[in-house]
Amino acid sequence: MGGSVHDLLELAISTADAAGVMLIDKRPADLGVAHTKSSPTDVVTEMDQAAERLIIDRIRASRPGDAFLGEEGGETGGSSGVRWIIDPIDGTVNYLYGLPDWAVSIAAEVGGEVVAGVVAVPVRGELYTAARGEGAYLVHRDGSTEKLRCNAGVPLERALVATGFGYLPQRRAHQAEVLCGVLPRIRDIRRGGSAAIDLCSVAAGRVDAYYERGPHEWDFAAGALIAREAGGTVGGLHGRPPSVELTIAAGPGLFGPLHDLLAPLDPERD
Ligand code: LIP
Repeated sequence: MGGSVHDLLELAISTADAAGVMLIDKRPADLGVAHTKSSPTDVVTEMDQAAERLIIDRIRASRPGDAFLGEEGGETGGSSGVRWIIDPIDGTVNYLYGLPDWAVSIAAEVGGEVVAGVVAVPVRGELYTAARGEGAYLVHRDGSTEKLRCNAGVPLERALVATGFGYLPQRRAHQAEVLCGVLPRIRDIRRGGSAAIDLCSVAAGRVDAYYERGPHEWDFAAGALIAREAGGTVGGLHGRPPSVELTIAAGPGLFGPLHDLLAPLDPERD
């Protein structure tokens, strides 16, 4: 079963919207850190799983032959050549604390290439979308739409750079060392808490660049397409594609200098 890129994008948009509504409506009013300490399957994990089920069920209802890669459920195969890459809540710690910057991220891949991507930020009423070759857009709650462009020509020393830190203490310790090498050479750092939103922020010019070790394909698949379609470059070290090892995203003229600053700091090790 094929389907045009526009059909895939429309399905991703309506599905991300539905998941966002559910995650806001069903979030327990007293959700707090205590919930994560009581049992191994905490409330946030339950919400994550419920949102992923909702997303997969909705997509399967109209496209039964598609494959899925989800943060919660892993890989499930399909026969259509279309694979959906899903993060039901990117920014789970923000969701837990009632901070607004968490997102539903859905990407559609055809023949191994991401062709449509949606990052919904429900609390902010923002929906970031991109179809390959057709630009990236931000749709606001009131329906107004902006075409996104990365900031261009920002010198490294004036770059506002988003990053994030993994959950493992050993990884974080080295990420802090890398940060020590980066921070004196740039304008400042932002740690928003969602890799998907960080990539959309590069696309929207709300930050100039982003780098992080650790985010998986489900965290960055949609956001990377959105950043690229807004004119950005997204990659790993030494010409490699973005991966769990390292993802760097930046507007024109900044990717190279940021890459060259990071490379000797050994940002791919824990
Ligand atoms: C999180 C990211 C965040 C990153 C964390 C984690 P989750 O995803 O988006 O920016 O720094 O390491 O991967 O766990 O909220 O889906």
